[in-house]
Amino acid sequence: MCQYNEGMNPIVQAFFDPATWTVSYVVYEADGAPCALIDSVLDYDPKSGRTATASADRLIAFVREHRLRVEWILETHAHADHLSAAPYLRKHLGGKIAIGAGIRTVQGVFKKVFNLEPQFRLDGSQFDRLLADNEAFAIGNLRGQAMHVPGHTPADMAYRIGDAVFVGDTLFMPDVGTARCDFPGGDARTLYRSVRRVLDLPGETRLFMCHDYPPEGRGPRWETSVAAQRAGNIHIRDGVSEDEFVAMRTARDRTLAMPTLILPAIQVNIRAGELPPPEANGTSYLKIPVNAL
Ligand SMILES: N[C@@H](CCC(=O)N[C@@H](CS)C(=O)NCC(=O)O)C(=O)O
Ligand SMILES: [Fe+2]
Repeated sequence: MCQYNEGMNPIVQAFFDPATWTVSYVVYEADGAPCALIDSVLDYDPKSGRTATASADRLIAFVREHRLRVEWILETHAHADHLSAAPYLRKHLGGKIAIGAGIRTVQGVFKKVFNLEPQFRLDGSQFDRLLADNEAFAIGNLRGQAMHVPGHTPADMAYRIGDAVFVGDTLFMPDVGTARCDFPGGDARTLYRSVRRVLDLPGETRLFMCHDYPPEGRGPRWETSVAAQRAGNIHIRDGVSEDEFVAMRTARDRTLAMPTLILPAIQVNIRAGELPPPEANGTSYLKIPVNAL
């Protein structure tokens, strides 16, 4: 990995979405400064097919209250469990929508699965910026570094900003473990290697989760540290070998149902959060491929 100068440490404000167990973040240096928004949620009701913006509006209110300037709207990956609110946030707050450069692979897979329109581009150009492994970015005075951490999907990124890492779907809280690896292009062995790379960072590094699926009896939490994960992550603490992890992850993945929103979410998220082009009557439609997943 290239040399990383942490620079200043960010203030991190988390927003937990109880409908999808997703945590969105606003990351900034101080009031009045530039900021990044990470993994926003567009509310979606699968029963009615309606979207809503209550979750995104909470981010907008926070940004305005703290007089922040949005530079980046970051996605850790093409989420399978919620729709991204990135275009709505960009419209209201500005900023560039960025995701990992591997999104092109994911677009290729799902263009086939959803038999998307021939004009659907597989070059990631729906996003404002594609970030490569180790690529540096700035949020005002804050230093960011993109880390490619595949395994859950081929294109997952973690974003290191100062002493904080937004781990996306790699690790979950120590008592929850790790992300599933059974989506198209997912791979447990690859996830193990990605996670070990995160766990090679300094022990005091703050780690911010993309989801929490709390066990019975505890409320949602999203912040832990490299040291805490190395000591106690139920799937991948120090001492768990790659083969042991792969056996556990593969067995567990066989027991998991698909996320409720995987079909709408992927279709929208590989378009950087835009709905499919409206049909002649002005309505946008989402597809359900039968017996494809
Ligand atoms: N019940 C949730 C499951 C979501 C899900 O599968 N989440 C993925 C991340 S996108 C995961 O890694 N889950 C791990 C697990 O459920 O053990 C839903 O329907 O949305
Ligand atoms: Fe995910």
